[in-house]
Amino acid sequence: MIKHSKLRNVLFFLAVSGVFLQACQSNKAKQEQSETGASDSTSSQESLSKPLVSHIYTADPSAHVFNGKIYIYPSHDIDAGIKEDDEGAHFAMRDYHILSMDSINGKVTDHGVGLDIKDIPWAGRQLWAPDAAYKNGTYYLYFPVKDKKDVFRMGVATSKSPSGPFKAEPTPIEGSYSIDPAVFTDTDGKTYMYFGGIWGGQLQRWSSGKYDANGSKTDLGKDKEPALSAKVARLSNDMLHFDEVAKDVKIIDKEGKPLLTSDHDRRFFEGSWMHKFNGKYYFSYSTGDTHFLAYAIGDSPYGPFTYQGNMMTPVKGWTTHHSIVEFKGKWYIFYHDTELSGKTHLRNVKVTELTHNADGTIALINPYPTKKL
Ligand code: FUB
Repeated sequence: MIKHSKLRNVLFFLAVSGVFLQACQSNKAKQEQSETGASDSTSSQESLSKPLVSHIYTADPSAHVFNGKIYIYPSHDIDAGIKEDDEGAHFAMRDYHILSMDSINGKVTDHGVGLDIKDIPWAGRQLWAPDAAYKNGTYYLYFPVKDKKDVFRMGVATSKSPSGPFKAEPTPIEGSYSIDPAVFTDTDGKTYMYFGGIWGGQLQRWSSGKYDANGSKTDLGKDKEPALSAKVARLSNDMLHFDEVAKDVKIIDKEGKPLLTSDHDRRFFEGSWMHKFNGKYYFSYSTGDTHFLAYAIGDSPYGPFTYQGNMMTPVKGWTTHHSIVEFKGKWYIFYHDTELSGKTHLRNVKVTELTHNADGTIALINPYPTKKL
């Protein structure tokens, strides 16, 4: 009898503390969501795709097909305990992990650290969205990182394997600045780097041709003037340098007028990508503070590109960043959201199919199909 009542007391205590713990945990999760501004409204909505990996946080997936396999070059998000701000200080990444897959729904292999910030002699902080390319037996990893003066520059590292490890060149690419390199090799073998990002990506601080450390934290603040453009530069034969001064990637509307700074729903913010389909050049990008993935079409890798519309509606989390690749006759878009963490700086990469319509436009993707657009 005594034993039984003791047992009952123990069970009662365990049940009460279990309920208490659960309540604490759910309050903590809610508090974290509201602290980070992560949207609650989509949390109950079903996602179109599942995170490709969950043992680490990954973002900004640049996908390429090398040797018949898909290789993904993402950012590796970490929680560095840095307070969130508009310049993205909380994105304090320190290395890259390269992922690969034999098929779209197949197993994903994490090849471990492909490049560490400590092995980049000129790097200061924040290893952001990379991209990769292949030429003549060598793989090239292009990466933006702030130098020791806190200015974003682009670096390049090489390897004999698409999965690394990569060895960084001793200095940044001359003439490079800002963030988000996207490297595209055209059918004639010429390779181009598209890059740039406003706000924390610092593009607005280069408008005079030189870096202005006291420049704006957002854009040029001239709403009625053309928006800042992404940049494009052809790469040298050895893939290690710019072969020309970077030029503007002009985005125009259907009347031929440039998109304006005030046009936050359509203007370029960051996250350039280039793919070629049916002889046309598709420049796609993030609209940043309005959270769309948009695209524009041109007849040359230099543009101008005519704005067409959005190809993906906003994902969970503040940032949206993608790549587009053809694999076994189908087109795919790699992207990220914050499904796993609910925190804007701890993201997870995903993939879904992308469709080119018969007229060359791209079918709009809703990453949460149960959410009405
Ligand atoms: O991952 C850091 C930054 O967030 C990237 O460079 C941007 O494109 C955005 O995704």
